[in-house]
Amino acid sequence: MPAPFTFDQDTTALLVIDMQRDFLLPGGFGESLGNDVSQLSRTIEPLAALMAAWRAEGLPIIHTREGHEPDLSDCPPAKLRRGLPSQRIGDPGAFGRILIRGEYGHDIVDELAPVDGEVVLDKPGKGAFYATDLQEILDKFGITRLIVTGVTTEVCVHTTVREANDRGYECLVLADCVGSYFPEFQRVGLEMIAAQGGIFGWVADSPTVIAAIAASEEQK
Ligand code: TIU
Repeated sequence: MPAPFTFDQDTTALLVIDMQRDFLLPGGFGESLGNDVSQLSRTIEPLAALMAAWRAEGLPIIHTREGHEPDLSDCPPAKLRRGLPSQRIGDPGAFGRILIRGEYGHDIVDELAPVDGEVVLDKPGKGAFYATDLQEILDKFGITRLIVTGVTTEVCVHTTVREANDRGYECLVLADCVGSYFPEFQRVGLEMIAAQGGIFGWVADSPTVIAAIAASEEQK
């Protein structure tokens, strides 16, 4: 058995990955690709409850958004070429240009909107460390542990957790607060993290974390 993930308020941040309208909302980019967005939107309610408990303690929340500059100068040609014609990055979508900063679809769903003082990190890649200041931000706050939530489990959550693990962070992924369009990827994605004694992280659920917050409050 691996050592348990330690919940320490002084060194833990909540990372909320890419809870953007274009991935989550009916009518958005994700659904236009034929995906079942309910597999993602089921995460909104538990994540909102966790964020409320987290904010009540004044603990740090870092939100990320995947997207690119309007001139696409930060989008590698290989990423641009991928995808169906007319549904590529920068093309017009129902909620504005697809994955372009400043567009309605690029922003975070209303239920999980960041509040003043929370970091909102724009990232051009799937991982949250690539071409961002995330490492510097975490170092500044003395963060060594991440509670990881968001979408999608097997893409941006996995890439970020794998990178974070290599950089020495301890990552706890919350099964009810991460989502994949594909139920089998969700199941296997979570199994991969916790396999082999926690090869690159831990998996739990949000009620467990909310209970840990309450327990640490009682000890004060
Ligand atoms: N945020 C994130 O995971 N971006 C993706 O591109 N996900 C897909 O599942 N395609």
